[in-house]
Amino acid sequence: MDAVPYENELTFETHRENDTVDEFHQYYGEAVERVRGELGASHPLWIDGESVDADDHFSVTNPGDHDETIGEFAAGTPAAVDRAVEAAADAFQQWRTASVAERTEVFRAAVAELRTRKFELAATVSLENGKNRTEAMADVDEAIDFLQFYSRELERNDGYEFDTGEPTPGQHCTNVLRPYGVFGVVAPFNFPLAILAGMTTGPVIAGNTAVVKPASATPLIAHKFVEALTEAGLPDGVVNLVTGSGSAVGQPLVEHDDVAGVVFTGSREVGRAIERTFRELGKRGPVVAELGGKNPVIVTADADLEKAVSGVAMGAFSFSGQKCSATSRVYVHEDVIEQFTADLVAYAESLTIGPAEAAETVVSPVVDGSAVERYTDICEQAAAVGTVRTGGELVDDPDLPDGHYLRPTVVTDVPHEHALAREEHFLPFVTIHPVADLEEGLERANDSDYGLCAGLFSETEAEIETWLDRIESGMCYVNRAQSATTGALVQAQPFGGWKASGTTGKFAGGYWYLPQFVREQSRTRVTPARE
Ligand code: TAP
Repeated sequence: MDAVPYENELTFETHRENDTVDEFHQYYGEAVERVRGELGASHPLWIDGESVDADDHFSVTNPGDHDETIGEFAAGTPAAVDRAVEAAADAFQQWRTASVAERTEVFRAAVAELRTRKFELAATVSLENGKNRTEAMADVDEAIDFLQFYSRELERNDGYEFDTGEPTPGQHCTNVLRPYGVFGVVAPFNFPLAILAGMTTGPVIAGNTAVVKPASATPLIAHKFVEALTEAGLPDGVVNLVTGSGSAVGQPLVEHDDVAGVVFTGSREVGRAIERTFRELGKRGPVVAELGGKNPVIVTADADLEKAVSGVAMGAFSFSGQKCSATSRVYVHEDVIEQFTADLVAYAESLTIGPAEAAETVVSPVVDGSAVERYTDICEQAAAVGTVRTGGELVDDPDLPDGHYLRPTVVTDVPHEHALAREEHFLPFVTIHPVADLEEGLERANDSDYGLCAGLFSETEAEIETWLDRIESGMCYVNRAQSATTGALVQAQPFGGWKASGTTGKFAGGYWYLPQFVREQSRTRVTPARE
């Protein structure tokens, strides 16, 4: 395949390279104030190009400041889902015939819209889901990358229409990939723009229509994405937005007779239930699900410990560990484990904890009260079965607003078999385990149902080769000081998981993503046909 040039959006990196980080923060600060000025409004559903209100509403507050209301959102119901699916099914009849040029034109216009509103969107992500400045901007950049990349892929593959020739005289054959119909798009809170935008763009640019259900914690940024699509000229009904709970909106959406496929990112539990339900109902369309992770890192005896410590700290604690790719268990050679642990503790304690929208914050608040409860619970367990080296408690700082602030937590002496080292927590919590050699590290790293992301720190080429050959993981990172397991650029680092971390083995932002949303049709025409 010809090399395709990268066109990633790298807003913060570009400011850093140009020595204009101050400017980045100035724009960001201004955007935070602008967005703050608009918070608290009421947001209806968006169905068939129109606002549709609901009888009930739910409110969302800033995870870093409970006194700040993000907005009031319509609580969708099964009836609203019916209405949205009907609109999407009607719109499909036209949209499925839109040319490649018509579809890419809309998504490229949306890219322009997202670019213009970049700082506003990033500020919205910070305030609504508590992601710090650089990471919230990366969320926006990634969304733009998905729209750009899928547009280019659709063009590069000629809309997935191939001339397969004349196997026998007079029989002319073509092979086309055709859309299914309506997709249900069910999104998580943690990449509330990037993942939602990628999962919507995939099926829709391929010719399907969609009903989108964002996470209950992050409906405002979902509205802003759908607004951008509308501004870009997407026809009414092609993308509909129904906010509300998993049970009142997500479940009926998955079960709806006219929903042909589902694209989901979220927990393994919910993803599995969706897949099961879909199949039990006899549906045959795709369930494209990206699920959780319990991402291991191995640090060998000759690893560069400085890189390893920074990689593990950023992998485990950025966005407070609320990433499917977060580093959660580290297998360290016994000769270097004490040094590694001491340095990691010092690094964790040096990270600035604060409101997501503040320029200096590295570790931002977790999304909601249930995350705080889970943290308290696992830290109690860690103290009982292992040793909490740092963290293990809520932040008690009178200078911080009333929000969900947790301390980055490093734990040792937890048996590898214990649930703390096996289950995904989605919190700033990492366990460190001694191993005798790479072999033992690999066995333990692979001893998991999950297979999403993994990292290695080693300065020996043979160890790197062995690890790359044997690690059971979709995403593999070697000696990455910026983060041991998190962070992926669209196209360069397609993102997805093996084993229980995904259902299809095809990755978001990769060359094989779009074909998942279309089905093959083999066409044979015998010529000449009568006029
Ligand atoms: P979930 O709790 O699984 O929620 C994901 C979405 O599913 C939300 O919109 C949720 O709605 C909805 N939902 C809940 N119950 C449902 C049901 N019965 N039927 C249909 N939809 C339902 O995940 P989350 O807390 O938002 O995100 C964290 C999880 O996502 C972690 O496990 C993480 O590993 C995973 N994740 C994976 C990846 C990849 S690429 N592998 C990327 C990001 C996140 P409500 O919000 O209303 O409950």
